[in-house]
Amino acid sequence: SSRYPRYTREEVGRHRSPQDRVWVTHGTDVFDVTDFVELHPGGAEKLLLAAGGALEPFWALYAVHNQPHVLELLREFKVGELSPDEAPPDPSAAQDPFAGDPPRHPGLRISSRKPFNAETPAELLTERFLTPNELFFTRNHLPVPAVDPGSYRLRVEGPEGRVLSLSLSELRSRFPKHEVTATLQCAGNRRSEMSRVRPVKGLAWDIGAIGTARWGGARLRDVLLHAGFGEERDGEWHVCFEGLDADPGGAPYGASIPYGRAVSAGADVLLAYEMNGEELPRDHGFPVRVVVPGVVGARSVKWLGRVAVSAAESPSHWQQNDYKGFSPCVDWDSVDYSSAPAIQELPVQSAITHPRPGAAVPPGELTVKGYAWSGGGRDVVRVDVSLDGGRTWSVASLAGERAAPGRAWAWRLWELRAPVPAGAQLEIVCKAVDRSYNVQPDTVGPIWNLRGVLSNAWHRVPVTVTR
Ligand code: HEM
Ligand code: MTE
Ligand code: MO
Repeated sequence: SSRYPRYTREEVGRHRSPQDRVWVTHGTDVFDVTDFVELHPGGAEKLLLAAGGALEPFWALYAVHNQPHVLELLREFKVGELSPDEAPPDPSAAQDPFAGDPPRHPGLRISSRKPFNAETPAELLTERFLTPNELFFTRNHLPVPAVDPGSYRLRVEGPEGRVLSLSLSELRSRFPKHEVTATLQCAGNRRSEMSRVRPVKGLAWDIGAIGTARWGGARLRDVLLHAGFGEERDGEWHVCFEGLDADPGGAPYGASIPYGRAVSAGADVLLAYEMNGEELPRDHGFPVRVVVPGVVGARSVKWLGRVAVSAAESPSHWQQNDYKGFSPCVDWDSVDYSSAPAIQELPVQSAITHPRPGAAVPPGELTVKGYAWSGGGRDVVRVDVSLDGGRTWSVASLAGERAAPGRAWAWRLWELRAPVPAGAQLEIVCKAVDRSYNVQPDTVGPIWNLRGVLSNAWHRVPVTVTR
């Protein structure tokens, strides 16, 4: 006894464009979302993919919709219900696009399951200089593609329309294997500290969306030169990468880096097929991924399918309309993504991995541990640690070797031992200094941005010393 008119799926299916009105179904409800199409935060084009049919398969892919406020919004557009003769959508028939994702280590701290996003537990981060593959943070925007290594081909678009198609064994045998130890950090690492100032949009990463591995593969430079490109190109050029992971509309994950970085021998950009001496795990890009040392993780495209040189940056959503920084005064109504450059080299970063915030530690000698890293190959020259919120400081000892100047791609682990009195309340703080004497900002408020990226303020960890 519903007050809503009843429709068949066939009738709903006739409403697929703004001219014919845009209808969708969710459960057994029918919605006319024509007036929302242009306002959709994910873009009009994406929404129109579901026009005339069920939202569920698309929302299974974009879990951002599984929030109460999205369903509330949808309810405003309800115009009818499916007629009772229409079979309800069979949830077992609605294919889960993530069903083919690989198994994962239960020790990872999960921030979203579909797509899979998880970080290394903070206390494990600095146990070893190289992060074990199974515990390396994973940042996936889409389902993990199933790639058959035997039929895999990397498409490299050369000058004048010449196309190079490389099998995995050709990539391994035609180009010298080059190994680089490099840290990858997601632009959203430490976002949860930023969202404590004011809410931001994005996954609530703690300090573990960062990791270091020894990557092995062909130099991108060697592949580009082999394809016929030169050391130099006049004007502005970009090397664009596409992944084999794609959204329901067929748009692949994509990103680009400037041509100069791509062909530079000193920039060490890899088409990697190995991670810490093993073949790349599926979550990290099997069989081939880009590794761009010193640059935000988003440009290190996994499951690499295509490389092309272009006068424009990658047209991908993730190059154009995400992974950019803005002033704290910019909100979702005023943001103009075309006004800011895409993030490439990251700023100087450090964090405390031990002890953890809120911990109770015994009196006596306390060991504080953490990581420090900077973008662009700038080495970390010093880490300062305070136990009293930044009033007094000590210099931490840096472990590991100094890297070649300008090619410090990997983090430095650091440690400080200090006596702590029984019953004290400590605010442990760390801050790193890089080769250019760049420093971290003392508080996160002034670097707040609506997407919660580039969160690199002094890391502060309150700790109680027991009696
Ligand atoms: C984001 C609503 C259909 C893809 C969003 C958001 C809302 C929304 C409210 C912002 C969520 C948030 O960040 O809190 C709707 C409604 C739809 C619809 C009411 C149907 C009537 C679709 C379809 C697709 C899609 C069919 C894909 C094919 C996306 C994407 C985002 C998004 C990619 C951006 C996610 C991000 O910021 O990372 N949508 N959506 N949407 N939507 Fe939809
Ligand atoms: N490449 C593809 N094809 N698809 C993706 O979703 N995520 C990017 C980048 N490369 C992504 C991708 C982002 S935002 C980051 S931070 C790194 O991969 C994460 O690499 P990891 O999962 O191996 O740690
Ligand atoms: Mo990222």
